[in-house]
Amino acid sequence: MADLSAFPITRRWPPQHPDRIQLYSLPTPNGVKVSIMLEETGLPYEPHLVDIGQNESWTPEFLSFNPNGKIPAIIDPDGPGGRPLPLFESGAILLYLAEKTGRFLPQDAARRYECIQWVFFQMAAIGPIFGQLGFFHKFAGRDYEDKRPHERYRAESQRLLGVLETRLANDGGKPRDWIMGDDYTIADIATLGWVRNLIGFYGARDIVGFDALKAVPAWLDRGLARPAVQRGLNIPARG
Ligand SMILES: N[C@@H](CCC(=O)N[C@@H](CS)C(=O)NCC(=O)O)C(=O)O
Repeated sequence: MADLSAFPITRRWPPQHPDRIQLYSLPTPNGVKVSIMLEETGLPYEPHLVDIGQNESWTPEFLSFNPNGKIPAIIDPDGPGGRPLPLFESGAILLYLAEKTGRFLPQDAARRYECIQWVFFQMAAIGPIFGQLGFFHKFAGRDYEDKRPHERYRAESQRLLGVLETRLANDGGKPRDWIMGDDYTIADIATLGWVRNLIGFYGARDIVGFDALKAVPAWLDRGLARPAVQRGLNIPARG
């Protein structure tokens, strides 16, 4: 039986099954990347709800784990060398789980880096920019008198969707099913929840011209139809 008591986070969120991967998360666009990946791989795991609305990610127990105060995070009790591995940052977690299982990341070295490039594109561009548009369109920023930040993030979100559209629309004359063509990978897992959130929860569908796109909506429907994605989008279940 794994002993995770050295991690203060386990005092606030005690493991019932310490031999399973411990997931600290909430079903937000960053959180669901990891729950979808765990559902896709079938790895045994135990989800713990971190209520960021109640600032639980800023508690000493959580900060001792991730000084950046953000979900998602995991502990793999069976990490490298058989020792527990704590990890935060969703992109790092996706890469780790892909390498651990040998799934959802191409084996071929060149395609592997191509896939990682699209994961970084999500991490560095899609997530932060869509997130800012969410702030200025739906949350507190909506009431700001100066509309220039809203317009800046709206235009950049639309441009980024265009980058994704071009990628998906054309693979030597035919469309791609997934960001890496025939292979469904962590690049799709990283990106699906963000596009869904942008046009759904953030209510930005019209202002980013989503319905003028073809390949992105088809890709999103394809992804959302996956049973593991449907399950992962609701894990951990909100209380
Ligand atoms: N780059 C981080 C971003 C994580 C992130 O922004 N998480 C948000 C939820 S989607 C969060 O925990 N926010 C809590 C807060 O800022 O209080 C990752 O991908 O893991």
